[in-house]
Amino acid sequence: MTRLKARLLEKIQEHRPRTQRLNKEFGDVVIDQVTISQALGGARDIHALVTDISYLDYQEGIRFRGKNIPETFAALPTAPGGEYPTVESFWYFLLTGEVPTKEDTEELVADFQIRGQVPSYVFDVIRALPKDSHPMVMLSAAVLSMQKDSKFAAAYHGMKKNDYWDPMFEDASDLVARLPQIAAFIYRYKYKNGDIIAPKPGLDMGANFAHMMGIAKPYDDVARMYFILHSDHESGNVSAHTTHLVASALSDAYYSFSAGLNGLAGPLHGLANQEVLDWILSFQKQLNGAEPTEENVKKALWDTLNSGHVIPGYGHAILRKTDPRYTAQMEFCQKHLPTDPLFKLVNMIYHVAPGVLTEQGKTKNPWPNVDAQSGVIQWYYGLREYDFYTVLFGVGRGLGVLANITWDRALSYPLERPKSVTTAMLEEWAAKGGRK
Ligand code: CMX
Repeated sequence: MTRLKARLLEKIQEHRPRTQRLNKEFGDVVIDQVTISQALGGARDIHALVTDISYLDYQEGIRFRGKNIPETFAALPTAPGGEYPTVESFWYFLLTGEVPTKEDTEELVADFQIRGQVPSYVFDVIRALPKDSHPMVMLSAAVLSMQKDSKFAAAYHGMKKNDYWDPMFEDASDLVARLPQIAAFIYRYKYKNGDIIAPKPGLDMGANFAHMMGIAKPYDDVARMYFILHSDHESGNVSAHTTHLVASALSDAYYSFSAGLNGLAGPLHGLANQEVLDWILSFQKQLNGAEPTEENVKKALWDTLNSGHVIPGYGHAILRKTDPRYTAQMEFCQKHLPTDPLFKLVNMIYHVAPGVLTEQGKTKNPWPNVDAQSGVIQWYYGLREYDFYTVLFGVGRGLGVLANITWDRALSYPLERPKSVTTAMLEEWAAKGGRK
């Protein structure tokens, strides 16, 4: 057993009595109410999911295991020669809530090299798809294709409920370790004439991803930062919730995460990073060589709103301030690409868009989210095929949602099954002033 798995088991054994006690002794304590507008409005803000892996505060933004983004980056061991933590150490942290030692991280880096070997049939599956398939289709299909080797599915019939977490952890770890190579394969296959670069033994995930993508330093740090920032945003967002929901039927990690990726591929969620670049490039085209100014940016934003479209990269279902994931990436840009024209334009949009959205008066949050800034960095380091950007989000998101479903199994979270009502019932309860 690896040190991570042994520590995780201890953590699970420590935690189980807390959940059991809450359920048994305090199960009837009311923590929320549901209004008609919440029932009709995508269950927004209903407190009905439990995770200890991350928490999203309306104002402050995300905390991973209690630490905000700067604290997380500062606490974890950095990669050799890099400024950002290894993704492996972050995986340990997400699963256990503890900062790993140097030895823990080194063992995990070595473990991922073995787990990270992608079966050759996965590449056949990608190649069998039409080449103009969206890269998210390729990623989701590749993940699903590995279901036949699921350790959870194989062990399920002979196993006790308390042990479910073990093969789930194995599947989750296998998947996390394989995702970078699958993503890099999709990239090189689709956009670089199939000129595939094999993984290099001994490198941590960020460095190996940069190597397989064929992008020089500091892209290893970009990858580490990107995957960590995109990992988790508590349980209710579409990709996390979908993964959790599917896993609640005791579907294995492959079925569950493939489904989550399909949710991530929507333009209101992870695809927004692609949409941001698309918006910027069509704006630049309209400018026809003219300099971007606050006036023409403002006009383009209003044109988008007046045509009935959303401003991609702005707004959020929970956050009510600038997303700290946006800020973390902005700080990276200020350090590494301060004079880049695209970065300057994104900054100009940041100065104008919140005012425009506030004036329009619809959105509850006029501030940028993670997707407003992420593409600029990728573009700068030469990754300009922006329909690939959501795949990068998917690799990062795997860390959060796969850690979550491992814990779902550990705590025996049951089948998820909210109740529906009819419109007539809502009308009746509306007339009576509530469901009585
Ligand atoms: N541009 C224009 N209108 C917006 C808007 C934006 N960026 N954000 C919200 N609105 C609109 C909504 O469409 C809604 O309009 P209707 O009343 O006509 O339906 C209204 O403002 C109220 O929405 P809200 O309560 O503020 O936001 P929601 O919780 O419904 O939606 C989100 C959240 C993210 C889907 C929305 O802000 C949006 O569409 N943003 C642009 C897409 C985007 O950047 N998505 C990425 C989010 C982060 C991620 O998951 O990766």
